[in-house]
Amino acid sequence: MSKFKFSVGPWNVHEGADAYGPATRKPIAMEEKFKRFKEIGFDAVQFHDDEVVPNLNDLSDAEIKKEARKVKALLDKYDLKAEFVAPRLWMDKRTIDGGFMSTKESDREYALWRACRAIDIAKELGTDLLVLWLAREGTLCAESKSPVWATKMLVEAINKMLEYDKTIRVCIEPKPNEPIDRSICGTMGHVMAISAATIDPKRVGGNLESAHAILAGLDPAHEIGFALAFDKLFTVHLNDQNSIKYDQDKSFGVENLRAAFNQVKVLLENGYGSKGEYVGLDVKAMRTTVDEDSFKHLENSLKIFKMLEEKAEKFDYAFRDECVKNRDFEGLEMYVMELLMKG
Ligand code: XUL
Ligand code: MN
Repeated sequence: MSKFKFSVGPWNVHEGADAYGPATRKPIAMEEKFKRFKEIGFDAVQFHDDEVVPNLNDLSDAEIKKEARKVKALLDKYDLKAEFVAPRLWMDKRTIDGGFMSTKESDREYALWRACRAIDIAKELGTDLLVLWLAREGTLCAESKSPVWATKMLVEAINKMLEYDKTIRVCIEPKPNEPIDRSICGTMGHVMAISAATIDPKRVGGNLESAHAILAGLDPAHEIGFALAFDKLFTVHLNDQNSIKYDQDKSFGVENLRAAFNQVKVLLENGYGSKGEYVGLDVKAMRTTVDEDSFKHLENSLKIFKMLEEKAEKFDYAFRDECVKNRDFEGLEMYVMELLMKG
């Protein structure tokens, strides 16, 4: 029996289109996704704002809230919670060169308007968590924007969100690049610094995604540990990634089982989840996957996480201490390998 609760986003069941080719699978309705999520073993759903209210740019504040309540009712029907809402800022004409740090004031105003609507939606869905994946907040041309100015713009925008709603928690999902070349907030260290600079640091934390840490050349378990040390790991996006290339969102653990084990281990050791945090799986099916297998990567990721949790529960800390005392790291490493490889 797992100690954790799990979450997933509707975008994690997608049609397989990528930058070089069209969809390879049929779309699946939101209700069917909810039904399957619950059956597979998920407890909560993560959302982009426009997955809850598709045409929110064209609606009044009251209409947006009304639409959001319909999705809340659908979640209730399947006994699912909403974990967070994230404003999808990167699709709009006004955010071509970033939202919160666009050089155009009217674009920055739009970005803030949109973030506030995402907060409204979150409240209607019964969650206090807003995730900011800062997709285009950085530069494609390094000289086009001052990184000092851009960083201050991000702090300013987050402060406005914290002021707009006194209970909302803002959770930055750092990523070093893609779709931009150079991100302004690329790692958990950046997130902690941004948090400390805001008017209410307790309400600003991070969402560590395994693939994003690997893209930054860092170990996801250490990034998780760093945020936990400051009590600022608001959620996680676990997945896997084959080295520093395009963002892959592979099933959890399929590339580097030992690194995946250490992510589970650090979460377990530190009681992650005891304050209601979810283990989010931000995984995508391969483009080659057939319609019937549209949810298989989710089932697999969940299964791998739970198998690694069982291994982490068995970890022999006394043996670890003995190895450390004797500086027998070869012995400790072999113990970990055997723990992972033996039945
Ligand atoms: C992007 C990414 C997104 C966010 C949600 O790399 O991970 O799926 O998690 O917008
Ligand atoms: Mn993610």
